Amino acid sequence: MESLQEISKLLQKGRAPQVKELVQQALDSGENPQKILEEGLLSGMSEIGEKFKNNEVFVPEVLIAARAMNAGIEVLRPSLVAAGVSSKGTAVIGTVKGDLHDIGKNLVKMMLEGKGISVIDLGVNVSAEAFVAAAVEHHADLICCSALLTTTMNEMGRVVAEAQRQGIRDQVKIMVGGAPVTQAFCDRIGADCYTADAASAADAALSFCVA
Ligand code: B1M
Repeated sequence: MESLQEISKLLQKGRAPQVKELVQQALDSGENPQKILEEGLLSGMSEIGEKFKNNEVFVPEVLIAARAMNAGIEVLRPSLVAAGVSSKGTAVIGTVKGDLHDIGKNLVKMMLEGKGISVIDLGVNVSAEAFVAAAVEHHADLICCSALLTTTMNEMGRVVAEAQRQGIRDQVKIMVGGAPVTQAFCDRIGADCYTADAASAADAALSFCVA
């Protein structure tokens, strides 16, 4: 659809106000929110990612595109999150220490909320100790860690070790994800679950909460 391509283009130019406006218009015209997310916002982010990789754009451009993406996501949030669902469990979520990427983490958060799971968002650059302390404080069922850098993904292993050290490893499921993370990595560090995308993360999270 033309307006979704327009959202993608404006996102790449970092035009947050116009992205918000077009996302709202697409919603008002009855467009499916998931389609707006995938074919408008995520497709724009994926193109900017390719350009970043090829040195066609640099960190400032990516950053303003990311801001536009988050602005669009905020408009979509109420449509993606089911209203008034009672809490089915509690998850603590964050991007691991040393890592400032939060778009994927925010998507996972939104999808978990959409399943009726209460989410404590610790933000970015979260240490293993902070993940575990929050899980203890909020009696969380899940710790959800996101990492986008090969240099930071090992922090997830520290989260598993810290949960063990604090004696809560058998009370909490540890979920991991992010572009460089794989099932093999998840198995190696002894986490409970890896999923490749936010929607599958939410399905897995719900299955852990109702189990
Ligand atoms: Co950065 N960056 N970045 N960046 N950045 C990547 C990740 C990179 C692949 C780009 C590249 O070189 N091609 C590369 C990493 C290379 C590597 O480690 N192998 C990279 C680099 C190198 C860097 C810097 C080091 C650059 C520099 O400064 N020289 C720097 C690091 C800063 C830091 O974190 N300490 C940096 C900075 C930035 C910005 C700040 C400019 C910006 C982030 C802004 C923000 O997040 N607010 C940025 C961005 C936007 C990207 C790219 C372009 C896009 C990432 C993104 O948001 N994707 C990225 C290239 C790319 O991916 N094409 C890149 C969209 C998002 C929806 O996907 O987060 O993968 P993602 O989430 C997915 C799944 O992975 C999954 O669900 C989502 C989809 O449904 N998922 C989970 C995520 N978390 C999950 C958790 C789960 C389950 C699933 O369970 C708990």
